Amino acid sequence: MMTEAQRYLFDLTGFLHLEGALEEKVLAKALDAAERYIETPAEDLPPDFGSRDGRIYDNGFAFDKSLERLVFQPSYWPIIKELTSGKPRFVRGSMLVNQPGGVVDAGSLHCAREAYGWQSTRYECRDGRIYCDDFVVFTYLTDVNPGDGGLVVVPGSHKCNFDRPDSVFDGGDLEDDAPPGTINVTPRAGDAVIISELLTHGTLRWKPTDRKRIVLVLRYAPQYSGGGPWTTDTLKARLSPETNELMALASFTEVKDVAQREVVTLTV
Ligand SMILES: O=C(O)CCC(=O)C(=O)O
Repeated sequence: MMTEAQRYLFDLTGFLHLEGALEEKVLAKALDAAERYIETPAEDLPPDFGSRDGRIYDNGFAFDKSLERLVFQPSYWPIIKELTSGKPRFVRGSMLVNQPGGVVDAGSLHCAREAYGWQSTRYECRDGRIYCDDFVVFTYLTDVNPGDGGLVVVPGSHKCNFDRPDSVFDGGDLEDDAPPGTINVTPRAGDAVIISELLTHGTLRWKPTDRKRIVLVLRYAPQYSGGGPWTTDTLKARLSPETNELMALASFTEVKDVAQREVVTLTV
């Protein structure tokens, strides 16, 4: 379950910044694996891995066990379970990389409601708990300092009832600065940011010329939702049984073994 403070803040703003979500050793191993993925020539990568634009690295979570374990990171595992009413599914995951001087990737504001319609995604509170059927955990492996760029959010927009007019937030086009009324979230390496996909968000241009931004993008939904299948036989064969179980679609009534555990450790 979420703490009182987490529940209050996530409900109020639509996102949660978890400082120090990863222990130092866990972070160091994950960063090392992420750098290995980035540095491996495309022709030497196993099936299911690669990057079409040098920015999104497919299946980043599955490249190494030190990354795969972050799907179940204890600091946010209880939050994943609460948001899905104890019926979690890990839908898919990638790794987002901004190279210094790399692809200019300022990204416009967007959210599930604007892209797919208000019917597409649910956010509700019942019995003192939050339910959210489409959310992302961004696990940061490198620092973002104020002024660097990166993630922008419109706090509270997960509950928005009106279309966003072009006259606000510079029409949604993000370049170098967060428009007034939006927030540029600047996590440190080892922090995690959880957002509802109903939260209007986007990306500022990555400005540092000497540092990358590396973020694991982990997408979750209730076990009867999220579409797919997103896995192939070769990907499934790489993953631990716990991850395959969490990625599986399941009925409304089934209770996954993995969902009953307070701490999940990958067995292989
Ligand atoms: O660049 C970021 O931090 C946000 C990425 C994003 O907008 C998304 O994954 O939908």
